[in-house]
Amino acid sequence: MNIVNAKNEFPILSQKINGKDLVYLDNSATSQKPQVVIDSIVDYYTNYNSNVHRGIHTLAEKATEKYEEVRQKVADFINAKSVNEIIFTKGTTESLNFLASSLGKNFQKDDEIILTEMEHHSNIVPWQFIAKEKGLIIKYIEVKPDGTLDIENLESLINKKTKIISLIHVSNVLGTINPVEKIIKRAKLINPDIIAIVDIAQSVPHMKVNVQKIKADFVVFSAHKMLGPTGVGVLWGKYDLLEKLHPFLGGGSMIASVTKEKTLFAEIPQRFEAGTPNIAGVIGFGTAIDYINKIGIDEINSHEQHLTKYAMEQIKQLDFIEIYGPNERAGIISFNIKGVHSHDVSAVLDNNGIAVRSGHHCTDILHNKLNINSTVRASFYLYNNENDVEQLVLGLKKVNKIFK
Ligand code: 7TS
Repeated sequence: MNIVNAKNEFPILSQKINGKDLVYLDNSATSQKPQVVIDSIVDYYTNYNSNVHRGIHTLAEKATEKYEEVRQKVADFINAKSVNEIIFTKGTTESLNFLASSLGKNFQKDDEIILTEMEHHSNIVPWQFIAKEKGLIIKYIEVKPDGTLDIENLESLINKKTKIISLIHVSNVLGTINPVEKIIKRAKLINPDIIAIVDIAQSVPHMKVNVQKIKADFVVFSAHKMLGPTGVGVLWGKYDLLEKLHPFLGGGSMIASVTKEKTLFAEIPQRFEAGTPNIAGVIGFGTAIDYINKIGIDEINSHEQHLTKYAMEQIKQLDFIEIYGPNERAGIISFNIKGVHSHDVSAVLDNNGIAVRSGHHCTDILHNKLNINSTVRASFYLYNNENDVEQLVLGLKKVNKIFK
C-alpha cells in the first residue's frame, strides 16, 4: 500500500468545506477512517451481527471469533506477551478511570501519585477522585518553558509512599516525546513497587510502541485516534497485575457464577469486559490495525516527521506566530497568532476548508503553566501531504491580514 495515495482511501477527505478542498489537520482529536474500516463495520451489521461470548449458533460464533481475533492483533501491535493482557474499554478515558478506581482501592492515606503537568484531563481527574476519597497526595513532574519535562530532580518527587507514576508518552498539545522508559527505570530504582502507567493515545497511532521496551506496567489508548471507530479503547496490563485488579464494571459476561451472596469472576480478560461490548467497533479497530500494518508504522512515522519539519520551517518564518513546544516533536504544532484568539484563527481557517482545533485541548494545567489561555493546534496523520501544509500556511497569512 502506498502512503502517497492514502488520501484517496478516506472517503470523507474528498469533500469540499465552505467551497474549498478539505484539509483535515485535527488528527489529535480524532483520525479519519479508511473505506476498509467503514466496510468492515457494515459487513458485521449486514452479515453476522450477533452478541459475543454467549450464543453457540453460527452468527454468534463468527462474531466472537472476529472479535477475539482483534485482541491478538492489538497484542501483536504493542508487543504484549499474551492476548489475555488486552482489555477492551470505551477509550483511554475509561481505561484510566478503571485503573484509578481499581488500583486506588488498596491505597492508604498519604500514599502518593506522580503525574506530569502535560497530562490530558483523563489522566488527572480520575486520580483526583481517588485522591479525595482516600486522602492521597498527587505530585506533578513540571514542564519546562521549552515544553519538555523537568526530570532532573525526579528522584526528589519519589519515595516509599509513591504508588503510581502515570504519564503521557507523547503530548497531544506540544508533540513532546517523553523519555518514558528512562523515567520509569529511574522511578523503579527508588521504589521497585511503583506501578507505571503510560498514556500512549497520542504515540501508538504514529510510532512503534513496544510495551516491554518502555517498561510500562499498564498502557492505555483509543482506537479512534488510529483510524478506528469511536467508543473503543484498550487497557493493556501485565498479567500478574491484572490478576490483582478488582473489576471496574460488574454485570453479564464477567462472571463465572452468581449466587444471592456472592459472585465468582470469569477469567481475564472477560472479567474486565462486563456487558455487551462495542463489537462492531472492535471489529473495525482490527481492520484499522491491519491498514496501519500494511503501510507500516515506521513509514507513517517518517512521513509525519517530514511533514512536521516542512510545516515548522514555514510557520517559523511567519513573525506573527508563536509556536509552543520543543523542536524535536511528533506531528503536532500548537501555536498562536499574536493578538488573535485561537477560536478566531480556527474559524477563519475553517472558512478556507482547513480543520484545526483551538482551545485548551483538555490540558488546562499545561496551558496555565505556559501562561496561555488557548492554542491553535494542527496535527498530522498518514493521509496529510505537503499541499495540506501549504494550504495551512496560506490560511494563516490570510488570518493575519484580516486581524492585523
Ligand atoms: N490521552 C491523550 C494523550 C489524548 O490525546 C486523548 C484524547 C485522551 C487521553 C482521551 O482519549 P479519549 O478517546 O478517551 O477521549 N485527545 C483529544 C484531543 O487532543 N482532542 O480531542 C481529544
